Amino acid sequence: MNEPMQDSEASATQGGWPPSCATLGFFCSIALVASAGMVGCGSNADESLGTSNEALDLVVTHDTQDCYSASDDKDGDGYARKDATKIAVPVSKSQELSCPPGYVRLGNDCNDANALIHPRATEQTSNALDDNCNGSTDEPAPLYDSQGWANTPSSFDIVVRLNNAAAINAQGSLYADIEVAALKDSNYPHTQTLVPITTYYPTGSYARFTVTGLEANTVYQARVLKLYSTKAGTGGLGGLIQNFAIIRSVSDQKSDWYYTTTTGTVGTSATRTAMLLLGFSELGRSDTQLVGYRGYQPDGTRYAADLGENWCSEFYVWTSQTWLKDIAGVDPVDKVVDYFEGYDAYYPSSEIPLASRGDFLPLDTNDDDKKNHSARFLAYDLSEGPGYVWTLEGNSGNQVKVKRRAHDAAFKGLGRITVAMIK
Ligand SMILES: [Ca+2]
Ligand SMILES: [Ca+2]
Ligand SMILES: [Ca+2]
Ligand SMILES: [Ca+2]
Repeated sequence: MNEPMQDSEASATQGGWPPSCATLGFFCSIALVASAGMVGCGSNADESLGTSNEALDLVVTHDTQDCYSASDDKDGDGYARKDATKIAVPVSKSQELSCPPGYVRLGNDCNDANALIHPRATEQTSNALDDNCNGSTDEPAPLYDSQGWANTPSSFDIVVRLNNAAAINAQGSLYADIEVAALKDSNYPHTQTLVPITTYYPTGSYARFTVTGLEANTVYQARVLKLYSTKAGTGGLGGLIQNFAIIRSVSDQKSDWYYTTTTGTVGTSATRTAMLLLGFSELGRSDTQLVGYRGYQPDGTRYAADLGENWCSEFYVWTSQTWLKDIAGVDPVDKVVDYFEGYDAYYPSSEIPLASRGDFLPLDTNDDDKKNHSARFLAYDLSEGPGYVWTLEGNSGNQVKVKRRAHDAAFKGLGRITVAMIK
């Protein structure tokens, strides 16, 4: 029958699995509102607002796509200028991931006279330019690895490429202020101040810091807020005194958020951790234009989808198949639902508040009562009502995205990973 209670990460602190409606309390009374803010696996997404906390998306139908006119992309990098207006364009099935000729898919190009500058460009070092249009100039850039960086039940490392000359010159004398938040409590980030550098990698100028004091089996976002050095002559803003060393600020440009997870020790925890770390490293590839829209591996081809094919369930399956039995090749969304039903591990969406990292979430994002999108559960966020679901999604606007969605009628169920599925 159902997964043993001791295997449920959520049940370790919140009671047995499956939970009853009574134990869910007010979660069960969440109003199921119309999903006007949601979009489909292959339809328009919210590239304009980064990887999380996005505002409402536009509703699209199967036969139109929100695109920008190519005349709003003067430098031809595939991203329209920042203030360009979207146009609903009729599209064929094979065009719906990328917009037809004469149009471009994404916007927010902060310099439409330079094709090397756009939202998914790589931040270049010490050129005094915001190459990736994230509002920070020469900021440190988080690096992903498919196995994370020394993730433990209470800590993980964050590795950043240094893009500021003073920070690079500081090398092993660096310290960082690091902001960290559990996704389940994302409105309450805290800062770990003056974290000493763990390792400096001269080749490529990477710095590694360790974030500590965390909770097991939990998904986090973290970013470098500020870098300091004890080394003389590294410039910067001048400073405060600590332990008799002079700590100088050498860079105050924020990095983008880095997503990762702490590990666990029981049941399916190792599998859940491995799947998430692989998925987050694909997020890093997507954010730097290696996969998806205009990627070197375009659309979902990396995940075994055809060109032009929606690739949300392919992404879930690809990031699962190393660890889960018989899931390879399962497509589309309904078949993934069948997969979980076959293990007696499929539940109504009212159970989502007690889901665990890595579980499967089918969605109906265009309000036609059919499941058209697949997402991976990361966390249930109660930092503001009525409750949000953090997800990792393939083919969100033809990219990999971390999203924070209102827990509403778009969610159609919950596929729960069980011990019986694990290879
Ligand atoms: Ca452009
Ligand atoms: Ca540009
Ligand atoms: Ca930047
Ligand atoms: Ca730069």
